[in-house]
Amino acid sequence: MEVWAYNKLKVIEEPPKKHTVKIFRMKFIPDHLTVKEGDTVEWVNKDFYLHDVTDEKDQKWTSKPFGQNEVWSKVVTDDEQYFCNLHKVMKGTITVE
Ligand SMILES: [Cu+2]
Repeated sequence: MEVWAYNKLKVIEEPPKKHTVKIFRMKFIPDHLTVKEGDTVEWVNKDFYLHDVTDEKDQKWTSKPFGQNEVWSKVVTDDEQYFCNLHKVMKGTITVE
């Protein structure tokens, strides 16, 4: 009986996943992600220089600049378009399915 209840819970409540975006050679890799609501996205800076991750529309959130091998993460609940405020050609998007 307990085993059945456990299995049922497991099916219904899929745990949030973590997705990784690498920042390398002035690009977000991958530059598009599809996630489920509540998943975490982490950005890892593999460049020598500072980058940030900032909401592109009205800059309502930002990582602030972070350096080589540093990581910044965010729980995603909505579609997002983001860019690097230090290098505005660097762009990425996240779709919540
Ligand atoms: Cu940058």
